[in-house]
Amino acid sequence: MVADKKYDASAIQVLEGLEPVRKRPGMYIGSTDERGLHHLVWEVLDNAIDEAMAGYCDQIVVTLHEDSSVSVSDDGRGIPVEKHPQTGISTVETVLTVLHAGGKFGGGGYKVSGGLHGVGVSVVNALSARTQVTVDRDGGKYFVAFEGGAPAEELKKVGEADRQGTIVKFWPDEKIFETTDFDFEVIKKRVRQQAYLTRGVTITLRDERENEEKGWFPQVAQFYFEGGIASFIRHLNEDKEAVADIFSLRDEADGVEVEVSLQYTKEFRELVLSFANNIQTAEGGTHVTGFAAALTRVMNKYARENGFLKEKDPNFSSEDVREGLSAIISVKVADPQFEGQTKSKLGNSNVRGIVDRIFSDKFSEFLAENPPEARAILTKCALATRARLAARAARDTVIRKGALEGLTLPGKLADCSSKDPKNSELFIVEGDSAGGSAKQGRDRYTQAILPLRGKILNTESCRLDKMLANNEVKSLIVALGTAIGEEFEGKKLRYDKIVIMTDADVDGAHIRTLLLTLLYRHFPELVTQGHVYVAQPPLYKLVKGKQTWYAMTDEEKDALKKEHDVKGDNIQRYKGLGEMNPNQLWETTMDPKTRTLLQITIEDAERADHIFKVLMGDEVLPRRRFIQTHAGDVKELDI
Ligand code: 1YM
Repeated sequence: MVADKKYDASAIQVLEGLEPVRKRPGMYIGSTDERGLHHLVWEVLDNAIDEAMAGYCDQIVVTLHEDSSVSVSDDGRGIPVEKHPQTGISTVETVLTVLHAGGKFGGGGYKVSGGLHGVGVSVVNALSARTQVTVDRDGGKYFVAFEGGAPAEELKKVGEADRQGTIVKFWPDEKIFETTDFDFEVIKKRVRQQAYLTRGVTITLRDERENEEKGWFPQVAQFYFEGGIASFIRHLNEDKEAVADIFSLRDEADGVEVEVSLQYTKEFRELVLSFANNIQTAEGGTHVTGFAAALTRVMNKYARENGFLKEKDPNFSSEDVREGLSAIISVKVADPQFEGQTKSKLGNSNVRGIVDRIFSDKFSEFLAENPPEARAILTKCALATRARLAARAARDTVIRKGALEGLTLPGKLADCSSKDPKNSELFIVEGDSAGGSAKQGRDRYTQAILPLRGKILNTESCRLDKMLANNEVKSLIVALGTAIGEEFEGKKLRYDKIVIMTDADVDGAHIRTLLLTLLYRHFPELVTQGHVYVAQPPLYKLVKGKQTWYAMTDEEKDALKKEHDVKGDNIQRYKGLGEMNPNQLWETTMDPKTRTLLQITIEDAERADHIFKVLMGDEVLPRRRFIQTHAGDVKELDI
């Protein structure tokens, strides 16, 4: 075989170019666990979505193949195949092999830069054992393949094509990822969300992998939403009782495209999701502040002019006008700036005024033209205001007693001696006996322990006044140091990590759900800023002679058992944290050097909240549905 010299040289260049990605994948995709693995799919899907947003493509298919590869295909223009002037190789090869070449060369479009998103499809290539790209363009079918990021099969024309489009297929590198098992449900959620945000596109998800439960037929999900984000609101409010119809707007100003959809429900909480260029902005940003300011102003103006607020009444607060509100704010900006701790906060300052202006115009118009809807919404706000004032009165009584002043930390809190929040951790431990072990086993300098008793937070109600009457909740709030509600101050947080440590059984899961729900509803900032964790205590202890091993899962236990030939008697299944002595608890679960902590994302907390609502809420139908669907999930019930 005679190698093409020039091609060889470019292959080496490419390898050097992508080497940093293979060396430090976390820098580019966050992590190499399941989340990082799925990031590869988002990256390729983003490119197809961009093509759809630009108006060139309306069909996208994501396929999970049997050989653990994934492919994404679209019917867009096809990635260009002609020689790229700057690199001397084809544009498609450039896109796949040059870091940050994903941002379109001089082309317009809404390509996102910065953050974890938009790192470019070259990162996917770098982290895949093999990547194949097929381009149908100008009547020809072209093919190129890479291995470990390096060119493996040169770009060539392999046939004719009567369609246009791109197919990217990749095999994630098993040497890089902890797992290469894609989760259908995770991808489905993402695909659904993208379909809501990209009007007119149909996205199909096919799972062709073997599936014993469901038979060997491919699982298929397909999404197309005529209504765009209005359909999204309908989906989010499925289990909620609406107060008024959905309001939606779509407009553009100064090159910024704005879409807002909202609906008031009888809930107490607000649910505001925001996106910039189809990327969720969990920390909000200028689009959200513009929206919130306009909403408060418009509601107050309407209320004054139409007698919902009398002269002596104070204005609605921004909290009042957001109670029970489900809203989606989606903007498309040419040059989005992502800021904040997790790079999920939109920073473009001109967006604030644009969203404010567009939303206040259209929403005022909506209220003026739909008096019955307006009446229902304003009545709901007035109710929220009364409840807020009642809650404040109740809280003032509580505060007068001194409980929330933060002066008296709860008696059962074993605080750490360090006063620097940056290296302090709070373990919330289920039950007094486990709490005892944790207090003895901990690092006293950095680790604080707060034991909470079983039926802690049966605060079905999320009203602040009721919650503050609960002693367990009060202890937690005082320990956190941030206060709650209007008085919440994130920077007063006394611990960098808040670790929930519960038993690995059904009760433990219940308490964890309650705690996550509490944090999600009343301290969402702590979740979005990554302060909340779940401890991962082992499920088994295996002993042979003087050696001890711990296993977190049944699979791990079986593997250790086989590897070290441990006989049945020497395997102990931990029923609860309380069964571990302080030393074991430290070694397996608390020691920063050896433990595994699961960081909770806002999606995890949102899921807990959903489960909580279904299990505790007063609507019977969703609860019955939930229990029927998940009855099989409970493998072992501790009675
Ligand atoms: C399955 C993934 O990548 N589709 C895709 C990508 C591109 C284009 C079309 C495209 C863009 C432009 C012009 C332009 C990309 N092109 C580039 C680059 N699907 C997928 N479909 N023609 C085609 O933006 O001007 C990067 S991505 F850089 F080559 F233009």
